[in-house]
Amino acid sequence: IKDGWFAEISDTMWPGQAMSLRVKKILHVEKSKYQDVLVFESTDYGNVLVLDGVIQATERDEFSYQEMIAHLALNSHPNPKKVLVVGGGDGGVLREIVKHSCVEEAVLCDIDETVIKVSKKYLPEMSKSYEHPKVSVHIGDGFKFLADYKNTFDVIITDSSDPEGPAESLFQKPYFELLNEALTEKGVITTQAENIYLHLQIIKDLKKACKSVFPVSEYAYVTIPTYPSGQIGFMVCSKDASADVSKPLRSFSPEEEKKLLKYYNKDIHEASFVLPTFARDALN
Ligand code: AAT
Repeated sequence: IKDGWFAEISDTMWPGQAMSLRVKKILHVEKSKYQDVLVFESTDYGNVLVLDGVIQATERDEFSYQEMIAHLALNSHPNPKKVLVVGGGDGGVLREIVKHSCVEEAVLCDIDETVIKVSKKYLPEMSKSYEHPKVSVHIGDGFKFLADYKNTFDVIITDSSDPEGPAESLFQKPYFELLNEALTEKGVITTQAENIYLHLQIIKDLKKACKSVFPVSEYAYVTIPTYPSGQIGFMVCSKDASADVSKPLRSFSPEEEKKLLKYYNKDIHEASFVLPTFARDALN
């Protein structure tokens, strides 16, 4: 933070550019066991959660990412009952999961209890579902957690930070093998899969790792102003070889879409898999 502005600088992940937000007030600074945790109030984007200098969520635009990473997976499954979130300590993905009445159990496994603690305090709209009766929380490494579960979850959503730091293992093939085994027969996953302008090589490698494990693996994306270059994507994978994840199996009614959602709808589910030429060519 310099002259009242926070700048998101990473010489390796997005060299030569930085998203900046004007700071109104610093709310929390802490070095947790795993990462530097910062929460500040911005002048125009609400409260902002930052881990190791990287923006994780702002109150103004988090809905776009959280809705898409959750509903792309949940609506690609015929009847999700048991759902796991790996990462996602701010709670926003949990909030989206419990919008599906068919879901009976939502489990969250984040490595860092500090993130959950500060989110409950400073990000109330994101963290409100921690109190929901269907929700339970496990603190630990997602990779290690998954190894104990076979044939258990219908949907697993990996809402992880970038591959530098504690989330590194969540971007590699052994992780997708664990996901595959932890899923039930027609299980579906989504996982945070970075930006097409900055990280095509990472996405290519991710897609290759996913394809070697899941019969269906596609990249979909969302626009979001406060993630690097204004866009972030997901790998959406299914164990069902006949699945077309770009065509939702279930959808919200128009009334539900209006009441419950700000970004996700059936049309954007389908459209989010349509890529610009340079990205489509690189990934196919
Ligand atoms: N909801 C959008 C915010 C995130 S949160 C990423 C979460 O992943 C953090 O809470 C972090 O503590 C957790 N995490 C990191 N590594 C692990 C791990 N190995 N196991 C479990 N949880 C982990 C995503 C932001 C995307 C940023 C894009 N630039």
